[in-house]
Amino acid sequence: MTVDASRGADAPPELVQLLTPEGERVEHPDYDIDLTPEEVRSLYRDLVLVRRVDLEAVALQRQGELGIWASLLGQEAAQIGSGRALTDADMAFPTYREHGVAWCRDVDPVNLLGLFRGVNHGGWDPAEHNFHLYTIVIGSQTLHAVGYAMGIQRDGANAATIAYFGDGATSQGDVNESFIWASVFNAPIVFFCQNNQWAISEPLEKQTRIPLYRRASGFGFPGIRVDGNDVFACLAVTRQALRNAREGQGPTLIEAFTYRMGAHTTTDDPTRYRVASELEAWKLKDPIERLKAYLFKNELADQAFLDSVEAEAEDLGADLRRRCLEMPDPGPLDIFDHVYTGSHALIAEERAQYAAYLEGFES
Ligand SMILES: Cc1ncc(C[n+]2csc(CCOP(=O)(O)OP(=O)(O)O)c2C)c(N)n1
Ligand SMILES: [Mg+2]
Repeated sequence: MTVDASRGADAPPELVQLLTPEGERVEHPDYDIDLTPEEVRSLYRDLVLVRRVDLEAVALQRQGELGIWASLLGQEAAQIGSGRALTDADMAFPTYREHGVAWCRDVDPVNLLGLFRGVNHGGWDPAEHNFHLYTIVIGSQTLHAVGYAMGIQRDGANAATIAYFGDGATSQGDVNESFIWASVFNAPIVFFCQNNQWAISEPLEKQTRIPLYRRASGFGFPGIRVDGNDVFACLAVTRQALRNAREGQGPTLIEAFTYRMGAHTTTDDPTRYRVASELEAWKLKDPIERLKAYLFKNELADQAFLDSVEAEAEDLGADLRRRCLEMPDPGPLDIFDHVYTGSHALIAEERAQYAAYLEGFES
């Protein structure tokens, strides 16, 4: 069992891994996964396609077509593994980087681009996809997620909630408060922390003196660290934690140990605060390369399959670019229509003021 609250603070952290960086399948006493060759190929396809979505988005931002983009590069396995563990009835609360989870929830990636292009305020219906809108205010979504989890608990639903957040977010009051609420109300929630080692330019050492997953024991629920670049382990561990939540066993903290291979966002230059050798070391743990190696070694895929996924990724990228550029610019007054569901006197006043201001340019 990897979760062990009795372990001393100085004991080395354990990590659930089912697939090594070299693509070797390894056993774990508590976690196993039994996937058909088709399912493994499907996971590979997911990983490659979301990386392609991300690459296209970064390029679009560089060309001035998006205001900003937060890349998921390196975190594909954490997101696809956990995202594919969800059932349709489960509800996910993302930060701003969960493009892989959005993919698993069938959110059209062009809607993600719309948000960062300033064309929409989210662009998808959270209820339709059971995927909440992106949240920029660090950690706040964990409170929303616990509230939601307590709601479905009272409804008696056969569902769980998952809240995504980063290593830096664990220092926020909101996250710690959400842990307490989830714990004492035994809420059906999985806290999925992608520890990508950095919170913009702040390294992990500035957030914690112990491995993050061990914090859970202080709140009274299990914590577990998983290899966040291993899609099998992320799937197995998240599946189990969601099952426990649905069965009334309360929350789990999963720390997916991974690495942000790109910049924090396109406004950031990581070469100013981290050394190149760190990135080089993590490149050897790439989530896609290890699954590709596994597929090859076990003769689950041939070159034709890899080529077909690559071709699909190219088509997806081109299609995404075309549809992004085709998105109509919103009218300048539209922003006022999306503040409240109904009319509001203050918003109406502000709208009228802004309309008068715009009219000043028309003569
Ligand atoms: C409440 C709040 N404080 C500060 C910020 C500015 N900010 C944006 S991202 C970020 C770092 C978040 O790091 P982490 O939680 O590790 O997530 P990551 O971006 O690495 O995925 C900060 C401080 C914010 N958006 N919200
Ligand atoms: Mg981080």
